Amino acid sequence: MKGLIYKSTGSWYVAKDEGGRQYNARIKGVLKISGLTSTNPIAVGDIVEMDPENEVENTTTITGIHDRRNYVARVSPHNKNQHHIVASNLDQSFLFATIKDPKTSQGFIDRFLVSCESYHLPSVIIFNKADVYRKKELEKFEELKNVYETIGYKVIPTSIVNNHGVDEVKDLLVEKVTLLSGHSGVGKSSLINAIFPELNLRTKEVSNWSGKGMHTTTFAEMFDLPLGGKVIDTPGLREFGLVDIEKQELSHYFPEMRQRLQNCQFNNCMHINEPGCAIKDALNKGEIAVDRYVSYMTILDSMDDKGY
Ligand SMILES: Nc1nc2c(ncn2[C@@H]2O[C@H](COP(=O)(O)OP(=O)(O)OP(=O)(O)O)[C@@H](O)[C@H]2O)c(=O)[nH]1
Ligand SMILES: [Mg+2]
Ligand SMILES: [Zn+2]
Repeated sequence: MKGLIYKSTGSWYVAKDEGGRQYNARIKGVLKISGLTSTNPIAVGDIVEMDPENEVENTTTITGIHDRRNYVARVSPHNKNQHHIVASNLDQSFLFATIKDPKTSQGFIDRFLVSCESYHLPSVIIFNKADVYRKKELEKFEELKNVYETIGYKVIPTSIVNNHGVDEVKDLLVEKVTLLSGHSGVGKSSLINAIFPELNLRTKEVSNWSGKGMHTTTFAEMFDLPLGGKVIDTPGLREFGLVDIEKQELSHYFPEMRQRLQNCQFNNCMHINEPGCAIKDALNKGEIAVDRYVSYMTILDSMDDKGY
């Protein structure tokens, strides 16, 4: 029978069959998966074939995996040379960013967006904790909002404290499979709770947020939404190591570069200091944001030592 993976804790998986019945599933023997060297053979969102093991205890054996429509992978936090599949079969990703408590760097935002672009996954940027932004943070927010909206991303400021932007996020979740990502403590689980209190996700107490410490969400887990659709809550990321991307194609994953590439004089232009470069041209005219170009160069550099 067919199963959908909702959670993975290492050796055991939580899966549901098509009728919504929940099982504890595990892999027995070797599961053949083409192509990928990943630390996790099966990820949240995967569709698997499973055989009942014990009807009473609701255990099953995973015997195969269906082709993934798409997936998001990153460098394994434990082994630089391996991929970790974050989730699969997604419709969109929400990147949670915060300008304060904690601060999300633009480099982190851009790496994540590049990754989603490379998997052709639409992303929305959610700036949470808008209630704590004062003048300085509001200016930064306006600046970032302008940068990312100009290149086509939806940007939503939210706050669970005054319920700001919550309905807008809710509307976007309906009937979609959405991956939530961002640093630990940005409020991923809290915002989902604010929208769907019945899910009751584990979050850090408001008064407990110290800016450091342990992740509150410890495993990626998918939840069925009361209005249809699913969200995948994930543990906070410290960094996002890119995989599957070649230097030559990097600019394709910056939308503002992608639309100008064909105007570069050389079709193998890396947009560093080649003559007739349409990207450098646009940068000099202020049509491409300097910080975005800096992110491009930084990622390009990091690809040299292959630990990207
Ligand atoms: N002021 C303010 N605090 C918020 C807001 N959203 C979340 N928080 C607080 O931020 C802290 C972290 O929230 P979580 O939802 O646990 O964060 P998370 O992103 O799920 O973190 P991990 O599970 O560790 O990845 C909690 O103390 C929340 O109460 C917000 O809009 N405004
Ligand atoms: Mg969480
Ligand atoms: Zn160029």
